[in-house]
Amino acid sequence: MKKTTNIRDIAKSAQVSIATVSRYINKRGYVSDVAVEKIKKAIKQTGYVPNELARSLFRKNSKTIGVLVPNIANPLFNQLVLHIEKKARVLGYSVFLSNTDDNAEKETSALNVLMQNRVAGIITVRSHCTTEYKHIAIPVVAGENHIAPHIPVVACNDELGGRLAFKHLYECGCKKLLHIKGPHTFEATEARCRGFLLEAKKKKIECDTLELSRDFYETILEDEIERLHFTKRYDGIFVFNDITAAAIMRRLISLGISIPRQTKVIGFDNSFLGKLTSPSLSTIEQPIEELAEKMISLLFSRIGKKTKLSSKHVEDYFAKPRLIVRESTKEK
Ligand code: XLF
Repeated sequence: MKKTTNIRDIAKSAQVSIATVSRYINKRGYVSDVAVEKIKKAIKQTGYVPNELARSLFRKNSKTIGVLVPNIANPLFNQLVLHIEKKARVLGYSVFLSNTDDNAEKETSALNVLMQNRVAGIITVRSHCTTEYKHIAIPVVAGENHIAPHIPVVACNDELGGRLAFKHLYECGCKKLLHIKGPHTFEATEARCRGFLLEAKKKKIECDTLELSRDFYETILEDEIERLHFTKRYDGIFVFNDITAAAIMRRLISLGISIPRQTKVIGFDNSFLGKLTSPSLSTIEQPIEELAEKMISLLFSRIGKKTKLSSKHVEDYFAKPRLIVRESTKEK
């Protein structure tokens, strides 16, 4: 097996000291222009790749941030991660991604791996850990769920989103409404539900709710949705996210219910998926890029500073949702 090149080989080939090579690679301390040229040439000739783990041990943290999301199979989360990664890269950082499956145990073990790899900070979306972040020594930003008083939350204004969803169905003339809500452990979908029901109450419109046990998963149609009894014909359905709304629409169509003529359907997210369904899906947009931007800016404003572990509540950030009207609520 070919021996991998190390900084000793570079120093030898460039005829400079190991300390000079180390200062050059870690961007710490003075290195003369002549030495820089020699080192660059030696790196090129040997194909040397710096050992990022060794460098992060030296720096006490790596040029990596950890990102924990429930499941990148959900387009909202994969779009969010793409934006986060793009923005982190501009700042010279890469992303160490883990899926938690909305499971506190999986999240805890992923968190341990991130800490062992000395990530500089963590973005954790829809966390279900209740104590693990309380004493964490590196900066953390949370998406959607609150996890500790000193950790800021970035989310969409979900309650407002729920209200917008109701108003739209109401303006479309819907009178018998159903809200298919997310699990009660998701703060975001609880808020969506609250907003929706609040507006329905104001207008004295009857509204049923059905709670799903999990976010979207591959077999959700067979395992959960096909067992839902649409006992009465609802003329308007608000589903807690787009991907589940797509599955609900499929179920309604298979029952011979015409969308939007008999039942109007609105989702939440405005992930790319809504443009691909037939009919295309009306939805409430979460400004995904803005959320990613805010998560990154809050995280990097804390990286490199001493993390204060106070019990004081830090301010959360709520982005404004927006109604997107497509075929699923339009009269043809
Ligand atoms: O947690 C909520 C529920 O699903 C999240 O923002 C999402 O809307 C993503 O699809």
